Amino acid sequence: MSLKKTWWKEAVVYQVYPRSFNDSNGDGIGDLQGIIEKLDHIKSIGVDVIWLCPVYKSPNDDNGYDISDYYDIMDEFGSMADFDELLDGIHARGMKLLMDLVVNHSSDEHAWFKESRSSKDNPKRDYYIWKEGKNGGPPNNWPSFFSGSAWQYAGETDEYYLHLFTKKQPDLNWENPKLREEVYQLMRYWLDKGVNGFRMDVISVISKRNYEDTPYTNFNDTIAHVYANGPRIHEFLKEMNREVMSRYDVMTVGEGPGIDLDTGLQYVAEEARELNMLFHFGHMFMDHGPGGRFDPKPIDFVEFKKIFRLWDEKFQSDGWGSIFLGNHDFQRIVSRFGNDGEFWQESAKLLCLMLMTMRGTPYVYQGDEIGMTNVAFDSIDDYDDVEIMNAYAEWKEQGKNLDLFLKHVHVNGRDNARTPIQWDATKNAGFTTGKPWLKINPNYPEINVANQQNAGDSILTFYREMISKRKANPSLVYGNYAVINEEHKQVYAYWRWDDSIKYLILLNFSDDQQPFEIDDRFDTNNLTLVIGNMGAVQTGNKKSFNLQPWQAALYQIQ
Ligand code: ISL
Ligand code: CA
Repeated sequence: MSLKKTWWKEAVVYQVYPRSFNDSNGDGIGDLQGIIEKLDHIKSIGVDVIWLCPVYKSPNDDNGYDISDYYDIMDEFGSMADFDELLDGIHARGMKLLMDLVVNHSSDEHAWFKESRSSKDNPKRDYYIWKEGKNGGPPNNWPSFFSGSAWQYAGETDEYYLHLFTKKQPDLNWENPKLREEVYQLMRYWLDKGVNGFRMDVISVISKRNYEDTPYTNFNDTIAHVYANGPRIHEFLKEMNREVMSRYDVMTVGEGPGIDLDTGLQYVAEEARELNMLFHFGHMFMDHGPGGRFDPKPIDFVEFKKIFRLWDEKFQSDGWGSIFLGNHDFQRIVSRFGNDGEFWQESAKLLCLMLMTMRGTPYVYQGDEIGMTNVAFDSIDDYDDVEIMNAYAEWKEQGKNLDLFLKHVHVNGRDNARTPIQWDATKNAGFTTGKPWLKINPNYPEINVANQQNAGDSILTFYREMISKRKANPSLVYGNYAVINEEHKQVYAYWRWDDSIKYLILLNFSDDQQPFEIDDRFDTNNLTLVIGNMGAVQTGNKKSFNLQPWQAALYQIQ
């Protein structure tokens, strides 16, 4: 089978985390009108699709990933009229809108759950997952993603409900066909409004296994082998596709913790008729130790390259990949994979060049286009994320070292990616006239959109150029991919090619100069630099290069 061409394969996606994007009314919280004000900025980057993190009605235990009404907009973000205006504004600029679909769980404040918990014979009882306790405790030993047990006792009926995330995010019961029909109905509601697809939150875990204890101590193993890829997952996704997606020209990307190389293609193979793309986490969990993100370990760079190669191989004739290095759940990409000090500008551009020259649909997270960095607040009180706060409470209870915990948060906490967008050097970085819900990164006087807007050598300008290069060269979208000297510990180099054109990409992921030899897959006597972050790489001869620290170059072979 050869790869079929579609609009969503050729698209570049930009992710908006509304709470932190732009505040239009001075309450310190980003909102829909704020996004509308900045649509021209997004358009100017050259992206085609906006993925909007959840904007539905929510008590915000997990910033919108706990939905209390799927048919309404969160008060802080505005009204349905604002939403319609946003959708029109996106379409008027020739872009598309991807909604976040969070249907593994709802909020405990959703009307369904209020009914469900009220009595065992309530018609909505089976919209959620209820079990009796065991030996005076929860039904099994399952841990939640956000610390503690995944079960919460509810006194009304003397049973426990399952919540893989916080206790305010009860898991929906996909075994119940009525619940599934409710989900399809709400999807149709948004698609009929004209939205262009969905990013599906933790879709890999909606089908639950038998409720036996997990034998694993490493949480990522529990995700992969106990929570994800449950027995009916493909049946559910095929049904959803048949009932909903197949009736619209839309794109879907499933968030897939626990999906691995053996299971990935089953979700996105064309004949499977389930999803278009996946976010897999191979490269995103690499620096998580057995205790998860607050138990960090160094990134193995050779392994990093290997993960990209193996996924690319998986999808070379069927399915399609998504290329991302960060989002609202991880640290800032320049701080994590680049160097946010001396080589900040160079390494941010290098990561952009990588994102735009891989096979698969690239995703850019808001703020990465100006090289926003991690933040290190001195006090735990300056943090907001429920994952951080729950883990902190657990460390405290267990008498563990809280200074060390804060250090881990500085490196790995989700709030690194959630500080407000730095628009300019004025008070509060131009994000709000009020008090921002999460502190602004103190580096905003230097790192901001206004500074980079018209600067020829800025990261923002580089994103614009790089995206336009990708869009003008379908070979960068669909062409073959082969890594060069994968064992090299600092340099990531690869070929991209098809019958019409051949490219060489050289990326030095280190603070030092690196001599590098390419292989002889192609004759490289005539190389033209298409774009780089510091001009052409000096070459000794046409096969050996000398890369400057964080140098990145895209060559075309003539
Ligand atoms: O960040 C993680 C673990 O520390 C991830 O496992 C993450 O929690 C997981 O990928 C699920 O993320 C999604 O669902 C969560 C929500 O908090 C995240 O923001 C969302 O992206 C629950 O809805
Ligand atoms: Ca606001």
